[in-house]
Amino acid sequence: MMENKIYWLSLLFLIAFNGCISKEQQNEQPDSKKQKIIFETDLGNDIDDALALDMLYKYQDAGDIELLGIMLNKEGAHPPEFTDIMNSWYGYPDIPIGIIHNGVECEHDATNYAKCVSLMKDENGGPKFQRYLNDHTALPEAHLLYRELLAQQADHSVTIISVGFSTNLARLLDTSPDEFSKLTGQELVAQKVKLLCTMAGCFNNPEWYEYNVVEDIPAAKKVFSEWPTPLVTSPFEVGMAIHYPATSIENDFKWAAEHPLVDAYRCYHEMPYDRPTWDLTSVLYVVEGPSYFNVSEAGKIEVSDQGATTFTPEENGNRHYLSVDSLQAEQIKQRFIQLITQQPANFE
Ligand SMILES: [Ca+2]
Repeated sequence: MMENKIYWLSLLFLIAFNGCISKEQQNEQPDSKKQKIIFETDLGNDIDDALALDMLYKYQDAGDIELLGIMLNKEGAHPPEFTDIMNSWYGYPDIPIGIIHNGVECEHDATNYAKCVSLMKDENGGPKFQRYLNDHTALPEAHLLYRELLAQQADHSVTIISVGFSTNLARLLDTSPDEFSKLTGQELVAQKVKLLCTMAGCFNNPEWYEYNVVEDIPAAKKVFSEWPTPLVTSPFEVGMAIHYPATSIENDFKWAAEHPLVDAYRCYHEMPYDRPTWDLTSVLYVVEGPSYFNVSEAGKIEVSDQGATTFTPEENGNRHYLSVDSLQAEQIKQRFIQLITQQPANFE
């Protein structure tokens, strides 16, 4: 009886004590509780990459994730410069950035908002946004930086969120042993990566060739067929069902006199416009779990020579794709707005 009493008193004490823990203390979760994430992006093409990156900083603020690196598969000086601006503005200037050489030619696919924001000036003619890095051309190539970052992590602990072309991931699989690991790229991924979550493909229209796949079909073929871990993809039709509203961009950021994401959104298209949330859906799935989505049964995903994607159920398959109904789409949209309009922890 006495033991029971001591037990309940201890429990009450624990509950009361936990109630006194500050938000900052709660955020200091042990590293093992944080999801280790690498973000693979064509930042500078569509604005959804920048919105998705904002979400990752917010999850890092909350102590939910550790963003190990940002890998760029859009080539050029401005994507890394804009990434550095974002890292600096959100208070994470040390997050490593990987770049690409001889990548996909996509400079004319869309307004390059990364370039637009990088070139913005303040009233004195200096750069509008603070940078941390001096020389973006000296950054490591992404497929090699993956090896360095993955080799430092516990086995089966890293999730890669890939929301652009598959070029860097295909190159990573083909890497040879080096000073970071004696494993091949394929072996290193199998040992260190838990999940690859992509924004790629289309499963409700076999005639639709989705952009991330089409821009580098050989790389997408390789990744969907050879990637050694489970792979979940958020296809074209999911992001198309959920639009980020222009009204939020116009009304919900009055707390910030200057905001690189808001400037980027305004650069990308003439306002006001709502934009599909393709890349954001992959981030949400990885960090907040599958409850927002319908997840397909297990199977395999094949990429055709033209860039179509087909899913075939297989009992022992480890590929899945996401879908949403209209109610789920509305819930996801509200979650995006809630998260993206939050002030970052670094904001003063
Ligand atoms: Ca993208």
